[in-house]
Amino acid sequence: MSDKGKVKEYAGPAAGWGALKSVTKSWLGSEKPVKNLRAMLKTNQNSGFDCPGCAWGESPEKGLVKFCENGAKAVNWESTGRYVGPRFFAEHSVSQLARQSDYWLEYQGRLTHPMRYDANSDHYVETTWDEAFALIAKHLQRLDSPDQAEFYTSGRASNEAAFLYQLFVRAFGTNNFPDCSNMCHEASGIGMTDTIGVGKGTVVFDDLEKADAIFVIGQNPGTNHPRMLEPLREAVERGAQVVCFNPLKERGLERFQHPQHPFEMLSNGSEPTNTAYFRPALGGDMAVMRGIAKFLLQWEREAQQAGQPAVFDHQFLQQHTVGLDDYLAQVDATSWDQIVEQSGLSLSDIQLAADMYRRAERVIMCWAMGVTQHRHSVPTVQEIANLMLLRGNVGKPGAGLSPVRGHSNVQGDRTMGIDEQPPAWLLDALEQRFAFKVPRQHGHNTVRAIQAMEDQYANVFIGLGGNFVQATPDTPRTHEAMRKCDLTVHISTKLNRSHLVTGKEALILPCLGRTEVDMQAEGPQGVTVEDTFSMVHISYGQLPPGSEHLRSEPAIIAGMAKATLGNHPIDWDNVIAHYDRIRDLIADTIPGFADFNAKLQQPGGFHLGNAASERRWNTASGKAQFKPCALPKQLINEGVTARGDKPDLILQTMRSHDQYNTTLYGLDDRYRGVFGLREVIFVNEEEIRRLGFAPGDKVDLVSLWDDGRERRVSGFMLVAYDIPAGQAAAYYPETNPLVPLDSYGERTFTPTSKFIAIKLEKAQEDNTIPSAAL
Ligand SMILES: Nc1nc2c(c(=O)[nH]1)N[C@H]1C(S)=C(S)[C@@H](COP(=O)(O)OP(=O)(O)OC[C@H]3O[C@@H](n4cnc5c(=O)[nH]c(N)nc54)[C@H](O)[C@@H]3O)O[C@H]1N2
Ligand SMILES: Nc1nc2c(c(=O)[nH]1)N[C@H]1C(S)=C(S)[C@@H](COP(=O)(O)OP(=O)(O)OC[C@H]3O[C@@H](n4cnc5c(=O)[nH]c(N)nc54)[C@H](O)[C@@H]3O)O[C@H]1N2
Ligand SMILES: [Mo]
Repeated sequence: MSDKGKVKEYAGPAAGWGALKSVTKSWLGSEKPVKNLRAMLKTNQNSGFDCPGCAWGESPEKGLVKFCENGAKAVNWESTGRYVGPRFFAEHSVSQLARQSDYWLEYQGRLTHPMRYDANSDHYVETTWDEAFALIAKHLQRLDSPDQAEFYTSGRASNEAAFLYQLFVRAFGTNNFPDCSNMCHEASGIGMTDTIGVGKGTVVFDDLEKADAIFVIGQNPGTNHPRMLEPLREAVERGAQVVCFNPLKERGLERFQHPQHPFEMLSNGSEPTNTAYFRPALGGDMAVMRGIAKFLLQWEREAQQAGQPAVFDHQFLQQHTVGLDDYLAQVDATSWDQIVEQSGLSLSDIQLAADMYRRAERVIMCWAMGVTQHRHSVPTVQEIANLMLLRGNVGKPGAGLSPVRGHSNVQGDRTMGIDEQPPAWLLDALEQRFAFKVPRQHGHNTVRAIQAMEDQYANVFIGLGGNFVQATPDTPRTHEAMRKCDLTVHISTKLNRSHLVTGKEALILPCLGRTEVDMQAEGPQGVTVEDTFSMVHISYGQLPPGSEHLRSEPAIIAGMAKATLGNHPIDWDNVIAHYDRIRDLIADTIPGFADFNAKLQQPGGFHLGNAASERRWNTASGKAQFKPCALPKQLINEGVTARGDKPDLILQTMRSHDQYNTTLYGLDDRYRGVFGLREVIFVNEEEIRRLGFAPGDKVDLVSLWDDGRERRVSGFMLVAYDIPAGQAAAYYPETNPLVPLDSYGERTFTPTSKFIAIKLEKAQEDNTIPSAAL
């Protein structure tokens, strides 16, 4: 603990020895080291379980040991030797627990028993599964409309759980499916569906090995997708270009190494020359991509005049796209001044990036939250797609669009129908297969669900995994909305703050984790997931369950459904006895899953297929569609400017190295050199001084938004960091109180977590209670 509260520069490479050391620490800390080693060796193996870490996929043929630091931490965190049961809840009232930090709460261990909140004593008390299901049914049945219940999903839920959940909820009568995707890759789905006709990435793992250039935009793989470092490193070694766009100098992007190559870990990272690292303004990526397109257009015209080989892929453009002329007119109409101003890059930087793009025959563009959590994220994703279409970089080997997903099954959950705006074909298929009238009107997304609870329209909240009250924006306001509910229910593995922000009644339903054996009437069951490359595979838990009272997610959903609907529209117990029967229902209704159970026999699983990657375009025109959008007039939201005061900084909220979303494994952020604390804000040193402070000072962060509410977090330490002027970065979820609920992406409703206008004030108080404990 000697490092507590320290800030120092990280000197090592990414994912090298430092990662191993950190893995070992969390391994021993789990109190079940040997058992967990056995579990880890089974991670992502054919007969083992899918890593609960992230959605990154693997080449089925490659390598034996397929876990990374991230996965090791996730496995250990789930299979801890500490437990939270009736005794624990008898000792701690809910108000007492609410004063603990998020880190402390999850650290207490695995939930072991179904628990019911007793408002009189302010304690959770033991309950039975049957009583719990009956309480849920009672509350659901007495609603005036099924739309008064919200059914949240976090992206770890398996395909089987997700399919049963949407079936239950739609049979109950609503499409209210707020989910973590709403806060995550919503813009990728919407933007790509418009342009290329599918909302998923078009590349598979092998494409990364064939690409001449990989662009990594607004993503921090060293921390969030460590297994991606390996193909990036291989790409650099074979002379391909790796081109990064990130305002922060992320260690994991500057140097990458892999624990399975010990020799390379001895040298302190390679010094490749075929990489570039550009540092745009927050929200500047659309302007960057437009700038690259503008250079390409200029070079294309020059080539035509000089009779030189074309820059655009004319054959592809002609055969496969519509809207090129309108798009090029839009490119012409965008001024260089606006591009430079909004991108935050110099003209020569944009030219260099454009040249790297042009030189590569096969380009993959990857992106994550730095692109999707802005107001104009849909046009940004579309500009990436436009740029890729110009040179035919969609639907050929070694090229394509790759939104890198977060949660391990967030993509599969959508495929299974966790969607508040379900496509008509899905509803038709459900109606044909099952005997009920499917609700047709769109349901609530995450922001709308919070508003509905705030307005006391929605009275019941059920969460399949996740930590809703911490992951969502405007924390105090969201907590208040949640407390207005009559019933809140959380299906969870570990204690978190969402359990403590209760409705008048509340339930905690403890479930099996993915690492654990799932024994049902007809034997042990496996569940399936879909990774970011649309590979579907089956996963069997290996460890004995943390408690005999745990139930699987599908069994819990079936229990709620049976209590609420009876044996309608299916015999719920029957499908739980063997999950093959759930998969047969999926095969009947979801495209790409015909012969689902048979296909799972293939080692490594099967690919769902992606029309765009075969140059079939499921758009209205039947072709890939250029989307000409003007750059936003200004990046700052009117909700900010209406206040009249100018922001000191634009803040992005991001993940540290020791966290998985709202789950904190520890308080260190190794690559960024911060140890033992999370209430920090990274700002350029000159900027710190310009604002009248010094590094190490404690400040309050005040969010600017014109609705009369104060949004403040207190006692954050200023850390001098290599970050462009005018910008700041701090960790989520501690900074979620600063994100206004009404500040979200156009069409996506994704909170603008990467663009928050703030002012700094001298700290009013030193925050001894972590802000997360609001
Ligand atoms: N260890 C770990 N792994 C995870 C997670 C975790 O919390 N911990 N979470 C999982 C989930 S759900 C997700 S969605 C993914 C998230 O994966 P990431 O998207 O990598 O996550 P963030 O930490 O939000 O990082 C955003 C990155 O984008 C940069 N950035 C911010 N704003 C901008 C911008 O406007 N432009 C550009 N070009 N860059 C910008 C930031 O500097 C940062 O490097 O990771 C998944 N994997
Ligand atoms: N400011 C800001 N806010 C953000 C983001 C940001 O970058 N900035 N990122 C957004 C993004 S990308 C996402 S995806 C969301 C994440 O939002 P969520 O998915 O809601 O949050 P998590 O922190 O991943 O959920 C952690 C909880 O899930 C439960 N859990 C873990 N494993 C299992 C399991 O196997 N089954 C069940 N039933 N429960 C389990 C545990 O109880 C744990 O406490 O947050 C969003 N919020
Ligand atoms: Mo995410």
